[in-house]
Amino acid sequence: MIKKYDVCVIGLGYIGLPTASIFATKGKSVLGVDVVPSVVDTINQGKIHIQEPDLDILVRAAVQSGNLKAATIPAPADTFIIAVPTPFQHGNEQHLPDLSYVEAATRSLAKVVQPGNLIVLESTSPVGTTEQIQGWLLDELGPTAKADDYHFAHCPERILPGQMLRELVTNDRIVGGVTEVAAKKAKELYETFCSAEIFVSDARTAEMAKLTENSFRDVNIAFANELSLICDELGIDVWQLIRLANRHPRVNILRPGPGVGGHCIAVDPWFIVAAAPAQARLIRTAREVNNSKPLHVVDNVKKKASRFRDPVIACLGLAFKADVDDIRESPAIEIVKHLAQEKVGRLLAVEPNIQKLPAILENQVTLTGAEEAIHAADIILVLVDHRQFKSLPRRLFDERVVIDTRGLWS
Ligand code: SAJ
Repeated sequence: MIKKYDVCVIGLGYIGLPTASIFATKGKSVLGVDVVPSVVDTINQGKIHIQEPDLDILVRAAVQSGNLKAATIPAPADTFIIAVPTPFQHGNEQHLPDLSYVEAATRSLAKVVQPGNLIVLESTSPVGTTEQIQGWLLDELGPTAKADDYHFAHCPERILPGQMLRELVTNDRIVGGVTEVAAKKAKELYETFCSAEIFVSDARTAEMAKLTENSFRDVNIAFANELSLICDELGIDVWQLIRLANRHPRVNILRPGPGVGGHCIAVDPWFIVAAAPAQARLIRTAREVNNSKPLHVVDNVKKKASRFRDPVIACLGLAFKADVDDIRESPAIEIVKHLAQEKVGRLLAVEPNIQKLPAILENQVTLTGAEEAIHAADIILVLVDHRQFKSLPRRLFDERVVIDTRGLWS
């Protein structure tokens, strides 16, 4: 007889893996599914293929308990959780969402779902996607399938890379059901490990809530980034400016940087823009301001580099933000890539969280240690405020041109 799991999680990435593991450590029998066989093998050995503090301990405990198994295809379960990527389509101006992974994951469930199952979409998705997965599944099941037999809900993930395991437990959650029964079932499921409040809503509101949270942050970072552009123009120290303005009791400006990266904030606002282009003017502009920042940094480096005959540039950090190894949509990578393409100087890259340069930078950039790079550099370009960089002695930076996009000491 085929084993029936309590939970089957489709997609074992940054969200699916911690979610599957935490359910397993809370006593649920869990099957984690990923299309990449090496990922499945790694997890079945109790190891991890991504970096996140303490995730290795959680996965090892989950696998050793016998409650977490990984496979490349789904198996019957009471609940299915879809946690696959939802990028936008590259190569078109509107940044339309690419739901192909969600669709493929949903259709793959047709062979194993049974009436009464709960299907939860965790992937950040455009409004209407949860209803759409219901449509895809019923379509795949054929004309005899009844919509009422399956329960569909959206429960967007909200965890912050670098603090995922704590936030998985302590963050409030929103569950939105296509029906009230689905929402209630999803709430009960997440109560297994979530110690915070779980708010119930409909699926469309839950989808929009997630997009709203990340757009809120994007708009606020864009404000900080726009200020940094204005300050460059006016010769004002943006860090001091923000420090002073934030002494007002109702002002809390975020930090400017080289741009906004990662797979969430740089992507999700486009889902709102694509759905309501005429109304989402501020959200679109924020995306444009944040997207323009890397090229502004490149221009700045070029100006400074023109003073040297054969400049050596130490680029500190490639990750999309501090203290993570994730380089997806990283503004630092974009900046270094442009500097390499335009042959602005000899480029040394320092990224303590990766062992190997991404293919896009190979043969153009040398990956090296911080002190070595700084020692050799004419220009030091701070792209990420990793804790290793903050603890470097400041005297190392003396007598160098320093372009600090992160306000390392501010
Ligand atoms: N950044 C700045 N200035 C700031 C804050 C951030 O330039 O003041 C940059 C970061 O360097 C990075 C980008 O923005 O490049 C995004 O970083 P982040 O720490 O703001 O967010 P993420 O992408 O790591 O995680 C976000 C979180 N969303 C919100 O805070 C509203 C997280 O809770 C979500 O779960 C996650 O997106 C997601 O998966 O959607």
